[in-house]
This record gives sequence, structure tokens and C-alpha cells, in this order.
Amino acid sequence: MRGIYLGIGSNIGDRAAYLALVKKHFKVIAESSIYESPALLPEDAPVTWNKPFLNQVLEIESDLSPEALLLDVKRVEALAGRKDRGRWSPRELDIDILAFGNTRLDTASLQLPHAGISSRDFVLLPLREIAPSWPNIHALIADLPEIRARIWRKRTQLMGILNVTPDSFSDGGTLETEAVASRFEAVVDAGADIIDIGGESTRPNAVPLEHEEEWARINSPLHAIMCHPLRQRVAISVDTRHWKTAKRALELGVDVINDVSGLSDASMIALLKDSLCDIAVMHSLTIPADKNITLPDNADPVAEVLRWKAQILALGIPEQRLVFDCGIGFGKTAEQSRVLIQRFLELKASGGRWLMGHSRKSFLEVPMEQRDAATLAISKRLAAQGVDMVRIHDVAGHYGL
Ligand code: PH2
Ligand code: MG
Ligand code: MG
Repeated sequence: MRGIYLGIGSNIGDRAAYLALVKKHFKVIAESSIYESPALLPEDAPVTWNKPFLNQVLEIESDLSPEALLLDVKRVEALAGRKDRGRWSPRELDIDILAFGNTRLDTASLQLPHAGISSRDFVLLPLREIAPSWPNIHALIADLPEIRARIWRKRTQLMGILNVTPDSFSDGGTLETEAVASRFEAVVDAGADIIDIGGESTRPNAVPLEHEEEWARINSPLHAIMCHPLRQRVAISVDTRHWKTAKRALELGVDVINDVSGLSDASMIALLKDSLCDIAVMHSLTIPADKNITLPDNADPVAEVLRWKAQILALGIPEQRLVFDCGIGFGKTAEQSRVLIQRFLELKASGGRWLMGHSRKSFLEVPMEQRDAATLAISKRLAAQGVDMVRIHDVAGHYGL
């Protein structure tokens, strides 16, 4: 029968991939747009639960009874890797049966129609698209106190670099809180989706940092950002290869850990396995980058990166939580970096989300004043090829990519 409506949601990892999984398991008659909204949470929820949702409504056809459909729904949630982390907690995939034809039901396990429909913008707006004659739907939407859900479309995310390393300041010290706040505001206003903050430079010849010194550099800037009124407008990423830094950052509620050492530390892996954040994982041969240590001349850099990706996947972290970065300039000659960019479609075709960090790097082989233009030209081509994220300095120039 028809007239079965599912409300689906996700707020961990590759949210759109989790929603797409549902469509493989049910016979879909109609689907709404996808909406994004901040998590609806109780006041005392941990900061790590404050992760925006994607939501969608599907009409499906099924011969099952409502109880049998509920079991099936639980099975698909489990297939997505959903764990019981408690009520209101983030979830890889949530599937709620909103309505089952005209069936009315009120048992301990199932209430039909679903009791939460009328108060939730992220259910009503998508439902209106595919069921415009739903009883009172227009009035219910008009009566909502606030509408926070917005139509979401997949596009290349802009990861803006926020530099707080002291080598870039005249006084050699850490940035004042006010200076951090105004830089942060500028990157948000320029249109960044994600802000990446790191304390350790990984440029050739940079001095490696230990956790204590790294944390001393980013502690107060990170606090300033996490408390900033604009914080909800962007995701926050922390660029670190130290698990203790990652742990402290996650406790503050950051959304992404960007590990340029490519999950090479067992404690980092264990920490991230038990967390809810996205993980950007980069291919490298050495940290910091060393111009004299590169892949062999006769190596195929695409094949090398794909082999490395398989090793990362074998660590047992769900692919949907990872974002792969081929590591432009890290253990690659300029030519090898160019090959990775030219053959990006082969990387993308292997599956998963991909990030490119080509901004202003030396492989571009143009003077510094021309590097933003060269960076943008590459970003545009990669965006057309489906790159999920670009890590860039010139966010304003990339806006609307
Ligand atoms: N689901 C919840 C709790 N909070 N917030 C949004 N924006 N979207 C949801 O689907 C959602 C939520 C519990 O199921
Ligand atoms: Mg729900
Ligand atoms: Mg549910």
C-alpha cells in the first residue's frame, strides 16, 4: 500500500550518503528536497551533540504491517552503523514512520501518525512538498514559532584556513583574542563553510611541535572561536596530529579533526573511533613536508594514494566519517602533485568524500601574487568534478564557486 511516509535524518559523517542509503532499501514513491537545520536538543545536552541535521521525507510503498515495517526500519538504521548513544544523541541515521495510510495506532513502540510532526519544521517543510493535502499542513507551518530548516544542496565546501601560528606575526607571540575574533569573523563573512585552525606549521623546514606547545598556541584562539556568536554558522576543524590536542578540541565541541599524519598514531585512531566528528585524513611521507623525500619517479601517484586509502579504511572507522586528502606537496614532486589534481576523477570514482589542499602551494610554480588565481582555476575544475571540500586561503575569491 501507499501513503506511508518516512521522516529521515542524519547528523554524523557523510549525512547525504546516509540518507541515500534509505532509498536503496525501500520502494520510494516520492521524495522531498533535503533540508538542513540545527539539532533540536534539550538545554543540558553535551556540546558534542550540537551537530546540524539533514532531513528528508519519503513516501514509500510496502506490503508489510506497521509493526513489521518498524522492524525493517530498525534494521536499516543498524546497517548504517547507528549505535544506542541515548535519546537526542547524534545519529548516523534516524528513520521515523510519520504515517501509515490512515492507520491510527498508539502502542509503546509505535504511534501513528507520529506525535512530533506538527512541531517540527524539518518534518513539515519536506512533508508539504510531497503531501500538500496533508491535514492542516499550511496552518501548521504558519503556526511554527520559528523556521530554522533550509533547503540543502550538495556543493563543494569551502574550508577556510585560520592561521594562528606565531611565525606569521611580527611580535612572535600568540594572537590576541580580539585579533582572532576579527579574523574569524572575516573568514565566516567571506563565506567559509568550515574553519580550519592549527598551531603546528607543516611547511618544509618547519619545526615540529609537541602537544603541549601546540595546545598552548591554539587553546585561547579556539576558546574564543567556540564561544563566538558566529560559531553556529560554520563547522570548526582542528588541524593536529596529536591525539591529546584532538581530545581537548573535541571536548570543546569541534566538528572536524584534520590529521595531516594520516591516522598514523594508535591513540589518535582509538580516540576518533569513539568520537562523533568528521575526520580529514591526509596522505604524506613525512611531517613536516621534505622536498627531498617524495614518491619514486616511476610511481603512479594515483595508485599510491588509492593503496593508502585502502589501508585507512582497514582501520575500521566508517568511510562516511572520513574525508580523504591526497596531500598535495607532501611527499610529491610538483609533477606528482599536478598528476593527482589532473586525475582527480579517478580518486573520486573510488568512493568517499575528498578534500584538496592545493591553495598557494609551490607546485603551482607561479609567483606568490599569481597563486590565488591559479588556486581558484584548479578549484573550479575540481568543483565541477565533484570535489567535496577545498582547503583554501582566499575564501572570498572562492565564494559561489
Ligand atoms: N532529530 C532528533 C533530535 N533533534 N533536530 C533536527 N534538526 N533534526 C532531526 O531530525 C532531529 C533533531 C531526534 O530524532
Ligand atoms: Mg527522529
Ligand atoms: Mg527515531
